[in-house]
Amino acid sequence: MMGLGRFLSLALLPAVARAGVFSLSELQWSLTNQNRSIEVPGAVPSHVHLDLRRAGVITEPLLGINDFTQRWIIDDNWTYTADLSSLMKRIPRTDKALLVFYGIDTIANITLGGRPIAWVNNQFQQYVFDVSHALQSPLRWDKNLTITFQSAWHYGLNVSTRPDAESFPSYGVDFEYPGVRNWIRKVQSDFGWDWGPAFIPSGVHKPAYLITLSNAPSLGANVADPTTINSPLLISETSIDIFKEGYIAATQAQPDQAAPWVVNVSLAVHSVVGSVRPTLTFAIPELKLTSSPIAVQSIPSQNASLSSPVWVTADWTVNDNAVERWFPHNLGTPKLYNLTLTLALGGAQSPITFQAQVGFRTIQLIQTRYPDEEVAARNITPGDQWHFEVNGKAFYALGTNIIPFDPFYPRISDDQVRWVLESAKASGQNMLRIWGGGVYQPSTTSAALTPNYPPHATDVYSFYTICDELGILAWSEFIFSDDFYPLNDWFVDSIDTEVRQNVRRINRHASVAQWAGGNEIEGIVQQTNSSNNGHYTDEFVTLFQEILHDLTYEETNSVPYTDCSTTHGVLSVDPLIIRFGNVSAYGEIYGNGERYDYSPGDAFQYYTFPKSRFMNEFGFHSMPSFYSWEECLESPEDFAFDSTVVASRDHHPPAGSLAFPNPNGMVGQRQMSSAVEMWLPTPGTSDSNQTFAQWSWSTQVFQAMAMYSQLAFYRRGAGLPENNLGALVWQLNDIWQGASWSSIEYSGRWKVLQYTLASIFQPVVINPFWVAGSQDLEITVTSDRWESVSGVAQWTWYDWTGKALNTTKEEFTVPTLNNSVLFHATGYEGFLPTGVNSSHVWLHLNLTAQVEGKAVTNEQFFAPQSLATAPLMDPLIQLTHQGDLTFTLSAKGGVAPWTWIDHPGGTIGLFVDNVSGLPLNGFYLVPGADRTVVFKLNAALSSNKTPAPTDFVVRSLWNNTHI
Ligand code: BMA
Repeated sequence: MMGLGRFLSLALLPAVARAGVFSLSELQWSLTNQNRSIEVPGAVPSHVHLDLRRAGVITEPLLGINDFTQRWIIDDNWTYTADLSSLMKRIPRTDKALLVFYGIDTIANITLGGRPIAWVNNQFQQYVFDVSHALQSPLRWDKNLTITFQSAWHYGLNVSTRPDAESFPSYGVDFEYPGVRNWIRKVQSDFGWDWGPAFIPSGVHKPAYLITLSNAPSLGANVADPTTINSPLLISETSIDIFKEGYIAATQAQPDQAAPWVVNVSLAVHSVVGSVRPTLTFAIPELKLTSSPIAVQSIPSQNASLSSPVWVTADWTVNDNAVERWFPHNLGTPKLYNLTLTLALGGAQSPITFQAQVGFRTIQLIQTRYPDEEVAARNITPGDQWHFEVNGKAFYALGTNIIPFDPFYPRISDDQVRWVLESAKASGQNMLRIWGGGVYQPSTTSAALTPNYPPHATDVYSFYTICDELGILAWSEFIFSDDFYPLNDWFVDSIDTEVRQNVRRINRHASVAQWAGGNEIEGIVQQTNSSNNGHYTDEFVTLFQEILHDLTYEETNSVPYTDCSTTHGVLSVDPLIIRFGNVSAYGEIYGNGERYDYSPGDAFQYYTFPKSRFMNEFGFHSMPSFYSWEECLESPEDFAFDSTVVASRDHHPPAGSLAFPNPNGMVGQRQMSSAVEMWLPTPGTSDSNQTFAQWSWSTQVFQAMAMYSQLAFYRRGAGLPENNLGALVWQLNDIWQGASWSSIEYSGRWKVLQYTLASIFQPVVINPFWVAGSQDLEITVTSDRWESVSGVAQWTWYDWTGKALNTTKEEFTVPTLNNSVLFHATGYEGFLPTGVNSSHVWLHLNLTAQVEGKAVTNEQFFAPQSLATAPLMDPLIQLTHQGDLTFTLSAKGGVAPWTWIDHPGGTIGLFVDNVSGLPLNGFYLVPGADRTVVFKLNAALSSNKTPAPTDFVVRSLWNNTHI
């Protein structure tokens, strides 16, 4: 207990007694602007906006038009200062001190004791600085740690207009703050995006520490309790890469699934003691597996060069059958193990033990050409494959795209992110794409699960550990989005470190599906191929085909790399040669696809849907609910579909400048409203708030209908010549309360689409395919199971009074990842009950099937004509409850299409069907067929934890036009 005792005897502040790990959060920070007219308490981790908000200088940035009125914060420079004098006195002169930042956002100058420590410019790097000298010999009377942030916007204006700065062609997408984001390694959507505000925040946005290293032996150290640790070393990074023996990820060739696993560990060590013969020992206690001590590189005593680590690496081989594999939740069990690592330095030093959670799986992205035999045998359209295989098996990727959870990273909470990820799982999603214009998602907040040493938390919320645990694959991207990026030396150096650190950090997460170079740039650069003799294409090739590819595979052997989210694929995987426009033969299919079409008339026209191997993004925007508007609108007149405040929070299409209100806001609003007018009764009642609520909700209903139609089409594609094996909807979450493509609102409230996903992402689904022009109706069952599935389907035509006109029942068997067509007819007379008008009827479809010994169900609703023309009658919905949050909905009048129950403001949760247990809301309620749903409240996210059942309300399309 020598080390700890020494600290305890000196310590007045309890924090200082924490031996080697001192969190900078515990310092008293002050924050000032450049001319010091503002001085308020600051915090770490934090952002300037958040500190100004806490001090009452500004109101909540997401209120009203604050994204416009608070722009002055972006134009100023901001300094965080903390007095270190008490710490300085207490750290023994024999100790070394490292200043460790897990993230600084972004352009900052750091001084300690008046001495310059560093100027930093990359939000996505972690930094380790040896500050021993500055701490022990401060200049003059300066005992402060000072971090001065330069306005990232002004920095960007300066660097992008230097005479030697490269100029780039314009391709038409500029958000609020134009022309600079590609020059700064910072969240790209901080400068504005088409679903969010532009705040360009600054601050130390992740945990930061002063870590002291001592060569006094640490006796009796207990990893679970950092206060007992007096460490001679810091492990600032740990990469745990697990792959099959003999596998080379860059080839993406099939790994030998029976081969042993290699667990490859690399540690970044900063040590004040040397070790000639250090060893690393691996163990998985749950399996009683332990390696012998494995010799690693010798560690020099780093008294002079502590800022840069020494790397030590070791491989441990584990038999294939010794471990259970990790699978996405819908294909198996996401099995995880605790891996314990013990680094022994020898001599008087006690061994250092720490742990990480790992999973065993192979993940591949298959991009080679379909073999001729497969093309012939399965009637596949020739061209290249583009799909994922987990543990050697192709599967259907069902999912959505993730954007940043908040404009202000430090305030994102575990509860908020866990809810979004659990909601993704509850709706059947097995893959999320982390969009490359936002952040590198963090691993975990848990000090115990962060394999750095001494144990300390390195982030403000958990992401990959939750994906690992829930069994959701995470398609990851480097942060490059919709832009050209300069290839000067400092930029390339900066991204070299950034990419290596982030690849190493997430290697250990079984959920990682791939690394993509960035978002949508391949297509943009192709449009400019003719300008400047292909110069921009050449630069793209250098960055995305060479630099990022090579960096990725130097740091991982378990995760595939592709150049871009949306891609035409490759001419060769190894070496990587991007295909671009090199089409072998007309009509062949390559790469993956996306679709955005804002003409409401195209929403259900299959010929406008791409026949793609994989759809990585497609979407339509909708409004947040009335409840979300209540969180951010400030006066009653704002509560209208086309009020200035509501429209100014629609950033699609983007403003393109700092103009306010967004001159294009009404264009985006109009896209939503014209779709509603075409397909649903146009909202209009005598109560303006109800009309606004119905507008908001109706845009969500249309969004759900439009996404359902595409998802059914893409899933059916698994059994058609395109062999489509993936559909990721744009987008899952929201960054604020505004019009966007999300299926979950900023607060965590589910939009209509989120319930629709829960239905269309079921393993076995029944879908109607309707071509209005030729009056062609097909009813198909689609399955994503690895074994064939049998069941019974039933479909019933109803009129709007709720009278069943006729019912058909069919048994079916669907082969693996395929479809069965149960019904096909052309012309109304072929399928409509005799004598009825097509706008007077609708179809209810359902199935039950046996999957792995369990009964699964699916249910869909379809009307052949626009619901705007349906002769609806008052459904007289009765909502009853049993005193708890179990609700029975009963139509006492006519059919209620899109019946929707709302939970009160201040509550977050989801409704599940009390029979199937599946999420259920937004369904056709039929007289005589009551439905019962249970509200599952998320207490952590709800300010009202005991909502009254009487505060739950119900609506349907009838309420678009009736109070
Ligand atoms: C694609 C995405 C995002 C964008 C979305 C909606 O371009 O990659 O950049 O927000 O469409 O426009």
